[in-house]
Amino acid sequence: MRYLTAGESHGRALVGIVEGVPSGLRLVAEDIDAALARRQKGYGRGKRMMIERDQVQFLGGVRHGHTTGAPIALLIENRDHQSWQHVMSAEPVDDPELGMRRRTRPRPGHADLSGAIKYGHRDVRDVLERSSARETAMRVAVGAVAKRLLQEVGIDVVGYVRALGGVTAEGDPWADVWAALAQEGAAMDQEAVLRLWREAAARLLERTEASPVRTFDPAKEQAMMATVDRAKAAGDTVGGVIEVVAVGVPVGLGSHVQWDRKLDARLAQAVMSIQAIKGVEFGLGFEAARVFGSAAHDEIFHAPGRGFYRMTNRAGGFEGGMTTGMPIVVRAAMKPIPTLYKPLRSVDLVTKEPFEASVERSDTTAVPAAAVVAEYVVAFEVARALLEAFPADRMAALKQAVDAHRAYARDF
Ligand code: EPS
Repeated sequence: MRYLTAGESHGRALVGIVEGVPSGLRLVAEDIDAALARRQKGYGRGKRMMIERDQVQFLGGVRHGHTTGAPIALLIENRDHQSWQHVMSAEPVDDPELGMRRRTRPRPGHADLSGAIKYGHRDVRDVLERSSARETAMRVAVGAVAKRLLQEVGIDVVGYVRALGGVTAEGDPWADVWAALAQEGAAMDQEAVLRLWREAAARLLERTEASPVRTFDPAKEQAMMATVDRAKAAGDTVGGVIEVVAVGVPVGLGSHVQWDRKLDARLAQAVMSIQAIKGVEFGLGFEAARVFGSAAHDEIFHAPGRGFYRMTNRAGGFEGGMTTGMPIVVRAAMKPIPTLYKPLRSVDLVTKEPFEASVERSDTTAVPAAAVVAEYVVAFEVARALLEAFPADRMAALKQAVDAHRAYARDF
């Protein structure tokens, strides 16, 4: 499976092509639109989200509610394009006024300056239109196709907010699963354990969905929102930490045998590629560097009917770049959005005069949205790895292969 996206933030539309999706996957626009709506939510978003109402159109690869095996072509229109037709016109525009509106002031923290130098643009709009996080709408749409596929084989992915603007959610949102496993785990079979994780993922999704900041700790919600309010009042922005968990992932996706087949590394690349992400970690992550080895690893147990299992998941679901069968746990740090009302110093591309960045429409934070984006980006990489391990042209064949693999691993 692979995909490409194209399209500018204020251009006519975003487009995407996903290839390698097996035939026979039930897929309707509502599946994707629901995902797109989740991305648009979140406390701290700016005015643009009141303009857009993201909806997907299938241009290929789907017929009568099912994938055909052909490339899936997706389109999301930018409503805001209405106000930008002239500026974003693909055809040459004969208008001296437009030249005056050229943007020559690179904003610190954006791709503006490096992109302008790299591509030789004197108008940073030629950079910022594409570097904009608007592009994540299409990545969510593509990931929503992958997520549908994963659901069919018993894999669920959920993304939520761990910390926002320095306020950290307390506790482990998966504590009830760990408690149940500690009590009855040894007596449970593989299927029951899988069900436990999936039910917990569904509950957590529902809980975080109801939270304006997409977090699981209601005690910290108000403090998180207050931080966003304070930042907004001060013309500033805030970052945060997001977490994505994939449950039901079978053992052995990815491979230790070659560097570019390690699935944790591929996931790290995918998550790092989301706009404004500056750090990625799995399981204990950076904390693992601070503890003794005895507290950094997951001991191995065995029970008939369940196979090999762990009582902890410090590894975040990976050993040797391969899935262990435990949930994948990936966290990412998002920097504060660099479009500030509070000016930062920069230098004009043409005049070389210093200036202080002018006020612009923007979000105060997009951390809750980034949690959704990361969820779908992770879903795509997991689905891709699944299809590498179990190549299939038809969904029925994929399901059969995954079921057989789960039975094999259980009885190994
Ligand atoms: C973004 C700037 C803002 C955000 C945008 C990402 O857009 P605008 O420049 O139109 O005000 O709203 O996010 C989206 C449009 C979106 O769909 O998430 C940026 O510079 O990255």
